[in-house]
Amino acid sequence: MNRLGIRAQTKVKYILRLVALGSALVLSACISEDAPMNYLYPEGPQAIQADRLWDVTFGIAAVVFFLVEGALIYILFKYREGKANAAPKQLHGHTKLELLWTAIPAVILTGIAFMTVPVIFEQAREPKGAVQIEVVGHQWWWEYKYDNGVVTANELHIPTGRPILLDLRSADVIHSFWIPKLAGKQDVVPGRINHLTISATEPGEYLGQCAEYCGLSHANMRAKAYAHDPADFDRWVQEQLAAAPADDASVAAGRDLFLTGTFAGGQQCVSCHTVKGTAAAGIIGPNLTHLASRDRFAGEMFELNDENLRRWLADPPARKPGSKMPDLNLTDQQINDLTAYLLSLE
Ligand code: HEC
Ligand SMILES: [Cu+2]
Repeated sequence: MNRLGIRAQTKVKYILRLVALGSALVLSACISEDAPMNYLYPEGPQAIQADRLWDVTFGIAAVVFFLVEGALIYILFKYREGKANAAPKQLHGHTKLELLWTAIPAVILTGIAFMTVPVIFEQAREPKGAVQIEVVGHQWWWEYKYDNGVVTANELHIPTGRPILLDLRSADVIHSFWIPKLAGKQDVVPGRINHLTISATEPGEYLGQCAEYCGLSHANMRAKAYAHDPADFDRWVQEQLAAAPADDASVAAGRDLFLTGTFAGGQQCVSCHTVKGTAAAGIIGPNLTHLASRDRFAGEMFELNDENLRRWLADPPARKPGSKMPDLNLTDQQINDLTAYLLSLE
């Protein structure tokens, strides 16, 4: 070190400290156990299986990293310029060494392939006794269609202890469905159906996020999976299968507006939204039949409550950049009536 001036030494120390601090900050994000999307703490069998592979590969990679970098640093110092010793003995064309450093990576990679490939095939196989759900990615929200007729948005409800087979479709561009604690990502590609099996062992809420850039509100295209005990799941299905609550006189004004109102640009709620049991059968936006049974809306961006619904209806693209629900220039009175109606859709 005495070759470096005092100034340069302090500079190096300063930079090293910055690097250490930076890495500590960045790495601490990886190990936080309660980060809801931390795939390093998996909670479903598929995610756990993938995580085990990751642990082993990471372990091997870490050993290789320290050996190679260690050797590199050792050689850099040992043969640094200006030391008395002459140029080191040259190894170019050393057959034994060449064979050795070809064989070692080949063995390591073959070992990793033997562990990984069967898991890829296993996870791609159609599981027995699965609940099948069609997932449709839209800019910028998720739609779920169950084979029993339930249709909902953004919040995926599943029973625990059973494999869930997702058939992934896109209504527009490429998205990627990802609930980190339950399984790896799967691309959602227009014109084809991809499959992904997920499952949860414990009841709970598992956050997700679209993982393929899909336009302006990509970051606002979140998802959440709710895993329920089988009995609770059946109860949820029964509630969702029911038609929208029958006429409640107190929300009649909003209901009429929703079903028959024509707003800015000749737009109607019913041309984009479905409410089962009514004439509303649009398929461009989320199915609103049981909207009020959801915790959040608009790609899980906002908590579902009176205030947020009002703000949403007042100008959707202002609340969620690029939103495909246009500003309909609703009056305050219309917003009041519509909000009351929407909140009655339990
Ligand atoms: C041109 C089609 C279109 C029209 C017309 C339309 N919407 Fe929407 N609506 C959408 C789309 C698309 C979304 C999803 C927006 C997002 O999450 O980015 C949406 C979302 C919503 C949501 C949030 C649902 C959820 O679960 O995320 C509500 C509530 C809603 N609309 C109510 C209405 C009402 C009430 C009207 C009539 C005043 C209306 N919409 C008119 C397309 C439309
Ligand atoms: Cu996206």
